[in-house]
Amino acid sequence: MSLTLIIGTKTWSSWSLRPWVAMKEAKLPFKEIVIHLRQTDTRARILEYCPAGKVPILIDGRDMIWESLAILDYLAARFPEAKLWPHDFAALACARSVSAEMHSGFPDLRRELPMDIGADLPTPTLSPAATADVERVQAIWRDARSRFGGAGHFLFGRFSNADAMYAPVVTRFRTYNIPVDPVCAAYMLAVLSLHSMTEWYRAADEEQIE
Ligand SMILES: N[C@@H](CCC(=O)N[C@@H](CS)C(=O)NCC(=O)O)C(=O)O
Repeated sequence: MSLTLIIGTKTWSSWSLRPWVAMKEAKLPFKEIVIHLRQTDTRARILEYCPAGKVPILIDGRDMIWESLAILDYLAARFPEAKLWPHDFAALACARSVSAEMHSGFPDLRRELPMDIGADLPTPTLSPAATADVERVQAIWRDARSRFGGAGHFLFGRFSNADAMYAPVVTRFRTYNIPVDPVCAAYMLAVLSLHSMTEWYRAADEEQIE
């Protein structure tokens, strides 16, 4: 097995965090290549690997996978023992749906609460659209936790791809001190307590940001 994950600057690259945290939690060994974002050569450097021009990119031997959700799906199929999607069909239906909703949605939340992982910033006044996004995310977390969380600490009990998809949102809520209900606060704590998240935060802290 030869896996390489190409990612962006850890402080900012929310999309990169998703497969990275899943691979760490699945204990898959991989080589990491960081391409610094917001540089004059960023796009050219990404294009050296993938014509889509975005990170993350996973290289598995001769195969290349791009788009964060496609990478997570691929990892679940390639390494079934990692159990990156829930096994139960009701849970799987919900996990895939909320992951796809995250992948394609929440543009206002993304724009108004950009990932800035180590920062501790005042809560901004959000637009009605971003406020609705924040409420929808919390409704998703509450629903998954109550229906599928069981004795585990994550959306579907044990860590899954759905948690990987929402991990950057957890960091955004923390950075901007977004008020959340107790169920969501407990879920955020579980995500932020993952070894992989601690490792990502530490590495982000050591980045030279220009
Ligand atoms: N839909 C893509 C979005 C990827 C994306 O937008 N990545 C950003 C970094 S977080 C990027 O590569 N930007 C290119 C650039 O800054 O030139 C995914 O799910 O992977």
